[in-house]
Order: sequence, then C-alpha cells, then structure tokens
Amino acid sequence: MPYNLARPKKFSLTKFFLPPKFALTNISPVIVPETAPPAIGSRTAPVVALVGGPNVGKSVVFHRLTGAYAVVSNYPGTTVEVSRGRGRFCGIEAEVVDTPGLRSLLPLSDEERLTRRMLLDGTASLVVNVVDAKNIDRHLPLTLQIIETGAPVIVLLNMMDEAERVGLRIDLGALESELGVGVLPCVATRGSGIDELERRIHAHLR
Ligand SMILES: Nc1nc2c(ncn2[C@@H]2O[C@H](COP(=O)(O)OP(=O)(O)O)[C@@H](O)[C@H]2O)c(=O)[nH]1
Ligand SMILES: [Mg+2]
Repeated sequence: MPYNLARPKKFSLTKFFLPPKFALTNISPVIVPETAPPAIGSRTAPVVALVGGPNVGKSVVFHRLTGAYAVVSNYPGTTVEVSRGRGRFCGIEAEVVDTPGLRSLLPLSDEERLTRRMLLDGTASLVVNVVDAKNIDRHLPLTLQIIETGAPVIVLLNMMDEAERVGLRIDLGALESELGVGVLPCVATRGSGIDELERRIHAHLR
C-alpha cells in the first residue's frame, strides 16, 4: 500500500499544546530595553565624570548626585561597564558618569585605558577627582596627572571622617592654591559636602 502523505482526517494540533502550568505566561519575562542607551556625551547635556582610584567612594558620590536613575552599560566600542545617571545641579541637568577606578594615567587594564580616554578626548565638561583623604599622599600623583590633562577638575577629598579619625588634618586652602583647582571636603556616606559639590558643579556648568 503506498504511503499516504495526506493528513489523517482526525489529526488535531491541540494534543501538542502545553498543559496550562507550562504556559508561556508562567515564564518570568525578560525585559529587553527597546533601544541601547545613547553614547556618553551624545546627549545635549554636559558630562560630569567621577574619576579616581579604586575604593575612594566614587560610586557612593555617584548615587548621591544621580539618585535612583542610573543605567549600567558598556562604554561604546568596549566591554567596560560604566554607570551613567542624570544629575540636576541648581537647575542645570548633566550626565554623570562613574568611571572605573584608575591607579595612574599609564593604564594597565582596559578599564583604566577607558578612563584615560575619557579624560583626554574632551568627553567630560568637568572631572570630579575623588580622593581618599586618609591616603592623600598616595592619591596626589594621580590628581596631578589628571590636572595636567588640562581637563577642568574639582578635587573631592572624600572619607574626611576616616582622615580625622587617624588624626590627619589637611590645609584645604594651601592644597587648593598648590593644585590651582577647587578642593572640597566630603563624607559621601553621610552626604556631607555633597551640597557644596553640587553648587560648584553648577557654577562650572552654567
Ligand atoms: N568612612 C567612609 N566610608 C566611605 C565614604 N565614602 C565611601 N565609603 C565606603 O568606601 C567603600 C568604597 O566605596 P565605593 O563608592 O564603592 O568606591 P569606588 O570604588 O571608588 O566606587 C564603600 O564601602 C563605601 O561605603 C566616606 O566618606 N567615609
Ligand atoms: Mg565604584
């Protein structure tokens, strides 16, 4: 008997349906953003970049400046992740970027190379160099290198609470005139110094 390719009369697709408990609606949704975030600096808003060594408090400062609206994405053309958020500085909106920690401007890793690129290519309208105040002697060489790039810089001396605890007193006025840029004290975890930082950012961007 020849093989009959015709579909048997009683053939029904319903037997292939998944039972209700396996219905697709029971699978938790994967939310895929409709569009990738635009490249850093491609918006009309100016860019404020937080730059400094590892573990100096950059991310705490970032969240203080941007609140809840942060996006983590790869920096265009790289696999390096950066956090970006919007900050409002006395009415002026800016894109705030939390850059990967940097030990020196002679980069060893892709992350450090990226931060150096951002410093040198003029993406940032303003660089906030976050420094661990209690280890200021170790951080100042990087601060000097950042200032030498010619980018507009504010130095944020963070962790002043810990510096005070170990009895370190820093002459902010003298440091400011030696460096030739603004120097602000800060305890990011408590939020102290953030208002003044926001005022200085505003004064720079306006
Ligand atoms: N005592 C103290 N700890 C801080 C301060 N700012 C940040 N930290 C802590 O330092 C650690 C590193 O902070 P983080 O923002 O992740 O540093 P990042 O690597 O520069 O982004 C965290 O445990 C923070 O809670 C500060 O002003 N005082
Ligand atoms: Mg961080």
